[in-house]
Amino acid sequence: PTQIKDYRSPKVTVIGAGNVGGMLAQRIAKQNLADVVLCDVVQGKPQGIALDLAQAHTISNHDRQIIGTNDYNDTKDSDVIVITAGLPRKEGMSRNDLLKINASIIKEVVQKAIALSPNAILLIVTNPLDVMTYLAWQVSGLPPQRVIGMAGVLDAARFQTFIAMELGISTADIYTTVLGGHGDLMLPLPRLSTVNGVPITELLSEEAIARLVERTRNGGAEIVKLLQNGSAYFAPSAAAYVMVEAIISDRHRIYPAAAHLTGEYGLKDIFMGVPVQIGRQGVEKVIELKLTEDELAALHASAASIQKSIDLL
Ligand code: TXD
Repeated sequence: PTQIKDYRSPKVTVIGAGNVGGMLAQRIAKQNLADVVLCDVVQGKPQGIALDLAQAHTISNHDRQIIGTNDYNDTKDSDVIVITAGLPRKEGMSRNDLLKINASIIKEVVQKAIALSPNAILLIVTNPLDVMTYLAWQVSGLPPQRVIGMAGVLDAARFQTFIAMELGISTADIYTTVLGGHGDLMLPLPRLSTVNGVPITELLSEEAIARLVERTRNGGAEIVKLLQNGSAYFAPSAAAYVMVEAIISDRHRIYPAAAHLTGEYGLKDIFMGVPVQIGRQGVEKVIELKLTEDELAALHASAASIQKSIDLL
């Protein structure tokens, strides 16, 4: 018999069937990128979401498998494991307020998942992002290139969106660079952010740029405050999706992401947001931009605050 489907579909496990996890599963299946396993500690939740998603995809003609489970055995031999398990912020909380509780969740889920998928690439979404990515790397025992933290794509998109709103133009023509940790000290870089190649420093006043940079830094908190119950998930899941896609489809895309540094930017033994090249093997290259003295000092301040949290753990 001639088989229509005689190959093994790529398999992506999403741990944490919450807002970001559910939305990410939907995007992956809808794009026909991979089969998805949604795994959560709450009985019934991932199963219910998976059934709902499968029925949604029936309506829109997608045929990827979506499984909801509380059993890690179902995650076996995944190509990518995305960790979104953990608590989100409430109003007035900083990402660091989640440190201890999310650290214990990360330890548990990474150990269980990697034991069954030792060849997977690990993509971390849980906050505080840079610290959780470092912890996940340590617990997993994986080579550092196979552990990546998602935040920079989201932060860069926020900056991009605010610039587009200010200039009244399409976001499609805007490219932004955001470095550093996913926290108050993140470093949007106006000098390296452009509209079709023209730096925004030539298009916007200093006052406007400072205002947009500040809004980007507070981009997550602004949404937490508006929602009053939970944090952003449409843009975070969209950002996690493009990273999963870069890995599964081996696209060698360049994205800002939390990656292991071994001397780049004068920093070592830390995971922090920098531009990286991403493909099927994970982080293929860390890109070292030429920074001014002030930019480098700001990046080091961001690294110091991540290091402080790592030391706390
Ligand atoms: O840019 C970024 N990296 C981020 C990070 C952008 C947005 C959200 N960010 C963080 O992702 C957020 O601060 C949280 O730490 C995570 C997940 O956010 P989400 O909004 O999806 O939170 P939910 O809806 O509360 O979902 C979390 C799920 C929920 O279903 C829990 O039951 C589950 O995680 N959970 C667990 N699953 C498995 N195993 C354990 N131990 C566990 N504990 C909780």
